[in-house]
Amino acid sequence: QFTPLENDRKALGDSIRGRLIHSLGKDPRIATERDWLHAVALAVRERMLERWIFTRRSYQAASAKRVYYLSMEFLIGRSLVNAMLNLGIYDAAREALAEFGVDLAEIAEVEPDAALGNGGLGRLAACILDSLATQCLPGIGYGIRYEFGMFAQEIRDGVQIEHPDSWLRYGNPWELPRPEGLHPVRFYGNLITHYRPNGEAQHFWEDGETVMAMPYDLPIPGYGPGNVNNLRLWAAKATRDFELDYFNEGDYIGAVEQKNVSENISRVLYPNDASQAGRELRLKQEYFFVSASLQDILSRHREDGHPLTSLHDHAAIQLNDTHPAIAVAELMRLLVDENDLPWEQAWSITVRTFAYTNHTLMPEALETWPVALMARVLPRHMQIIYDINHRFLNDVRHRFPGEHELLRRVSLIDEDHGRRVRMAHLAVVGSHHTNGVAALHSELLRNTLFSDFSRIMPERFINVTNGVTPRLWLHQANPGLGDLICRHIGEGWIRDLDQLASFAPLADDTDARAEFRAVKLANKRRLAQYVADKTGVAVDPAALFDVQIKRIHEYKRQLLKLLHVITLYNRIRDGQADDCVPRAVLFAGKAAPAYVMAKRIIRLINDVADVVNNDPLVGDRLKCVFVPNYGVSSATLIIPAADLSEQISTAGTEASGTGNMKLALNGALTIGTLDGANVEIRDEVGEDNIFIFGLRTEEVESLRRNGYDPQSHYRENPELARCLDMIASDFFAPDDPHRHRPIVDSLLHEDRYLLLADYAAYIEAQGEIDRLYRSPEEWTRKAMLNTARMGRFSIDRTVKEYASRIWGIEPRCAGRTRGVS
Ligand code: B1N
Repeated sequence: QFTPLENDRKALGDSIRGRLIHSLGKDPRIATERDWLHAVALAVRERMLERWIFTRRSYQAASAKRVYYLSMEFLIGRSLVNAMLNLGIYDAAREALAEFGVDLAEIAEVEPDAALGNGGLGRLAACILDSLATQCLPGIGYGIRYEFGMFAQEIRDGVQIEHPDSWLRYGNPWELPRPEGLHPVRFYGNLITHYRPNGEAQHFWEDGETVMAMPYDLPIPGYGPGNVNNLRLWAAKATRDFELDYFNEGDYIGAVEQKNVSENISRVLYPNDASQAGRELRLKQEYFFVSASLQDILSRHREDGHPLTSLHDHAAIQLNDTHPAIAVAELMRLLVDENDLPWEQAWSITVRTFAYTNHTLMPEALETWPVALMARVLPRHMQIIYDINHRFLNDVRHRFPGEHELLRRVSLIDEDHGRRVRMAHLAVVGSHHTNGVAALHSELLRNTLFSDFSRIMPERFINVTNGVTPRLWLHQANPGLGDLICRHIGEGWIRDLDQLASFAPLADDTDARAEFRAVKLANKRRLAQYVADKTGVAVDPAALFDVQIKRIHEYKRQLLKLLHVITLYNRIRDGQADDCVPRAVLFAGKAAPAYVMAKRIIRLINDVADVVNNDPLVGDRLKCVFVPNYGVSSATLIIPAADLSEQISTAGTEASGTGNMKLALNGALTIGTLDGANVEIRDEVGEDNIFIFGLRTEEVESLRRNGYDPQSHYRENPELARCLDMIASDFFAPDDPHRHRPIVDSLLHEDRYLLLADYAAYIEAQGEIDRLYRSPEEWTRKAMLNTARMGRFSIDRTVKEYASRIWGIEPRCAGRTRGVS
């Protein structure tokens, strides 16, 4: 037993000073903001680690089944304020620091974001970890400790410039390196087959290259009396006997040079959102963290004294998209080759252990690996995949005799595009459940991408709609609104977001509406200051803040929003905009560095912004800003200040979206298509409190089937034609008249995402928004109803559904430690 640390101001002050002097060796008289940040982080960490130990004891004592969440991405952001609020020591720590003359808010700004993810998929993983810990659920995240996370975006002369994100440069006070917990991971090499006397084949994978996976643990604190769970990230380390040959030849320097090469595996996050990289190093990253994680899971299982045959009773493994899907083959290899289990038994364990979440239908994001590449990098896995496929197809052949086309379609191997392994098929076949991330998306999965599989095994397909953590996205990001809600309905909503429903009646209370408006205005002032600092553009806090914040992708249709901006601009200049309200249109988001069209879109946004913002005829009636370097931290500033949330993807393309939930939770009204979770958001907030426009999924499909002609819209809508003509001319790029031609060409000749087809409906819906915004009381009432009706989109509801329907895990709360409320 040990005595937990105290959490009052005095004890925290002593810890902070102690860490500064005794752990960091810094003189308080000359300590920098970063020194203080690290000292406070260590003082907070000490308290988290106590709870962490109690948490592990309680899981151990209950022999609790655990979920292992395998994800290539965890977009955590900053940890300091989150940890303090979740441990209930924020105020005491702030006061303790004040006594040293240090401002907590200022040092918190010095912490770099842990940007180990691209967008929604990575942030979802982080929200899930927060929820598991808050709800005392036994769950462990497994991922990669990228040395460089998501690149930092600079906008220079309107162009995106990428800078490496060396977030570990000054060390990471939250992580605990565990050099004693290494696992070896093999690549390349040869297959050896031995035959037993009974004729049974035994396979050995030999030679090749071995890289060590070294674990780093990050404690994940739950809110309030929650648990502290673990996120284990793997870093690549050269083996100790790296390149023995070089050593033996006396080439010491050559050997040490080689060491760096194997450590490249965990060097950098691939900055692709919703598209696959297809590079050998990416495949190696996927296998690297999967193999290390499975070895870790199996050794914990053994240490707990359980036989391998009961793995699925003690472990649920969730595959966050197909990025870790090679785990299906790796677990088979570990069970069959390394532990001598018969194939059938190993397969039954495997399928009962894994579940798979699909996050996209976009064809360019579906992972397939060339058979030749897989066979070279992971020869044994390629063979196992063939064996799985063989048995699966035999099964299908028996159940659906004569359906040869069906076999070709469901095969794990795509024979039509130069023989490729279909990772989504491997994931579906190797898991007991496959889920989509919003009702519409799951329905589309069943009817399109996985229609054959859902005929073969319908019971495997379910929906689990995404959610967001109210701790970060309301309580922390929007303390003004959080406090307002607490004053009226208490603080139960922080752990139980359904309680927000009792905030709804306040929407009819004039005083409460005024309070809500005042909070929004303060948030808008805070954002306006930030925008001025980062871009030099002054936006009026009284304007309607219209935001589209997400990765730049053609399917998300930032260009449709921009066509609206140009339309407004033309109307203002024509004197036809007397009924239009002042707007500040804010874009933010990163483009994948190799995604040429996405970078063109950023350039055009900035060129349009330049013209609009500097036209004296326009003044404050319209501003257009591209806020650089969108990430978790800037999201926490932008979202609480938004009036209007743009969720305008082509129907059927956005799997769910989660920014849509965060914005509505913070009282932004949504303008959106019936896509992803927008459909469910409309069901919750009610049609009167959301602006839905545009083609529905079926209409998109039939339009495409019947031959879509984008130019018909150009011919029939003069306002649209004018916008496109301006972009195609030198209007927004006088120095470089052909700069934006490719954008217009792609819209007029293909328009894959039907922007032109939805333009008129979109402009019409924006007109309604203008009218409503001119009635502040009506607008505020709807905004408050949005906040009040977002209970369903808490990640806690999402995680409860996973826990009961897929994982079969239950809460195990750690005993209380001192001072934690
Ligand atoms: O996952 C989010 C959803 O809310 C979004 O709608 C969806 O677009 C997003 C390859 C992806 N799908 N696929 C990816 C990320 C990285 C990568 O390398 C694909 N991200 C999503 C959460 O469900």
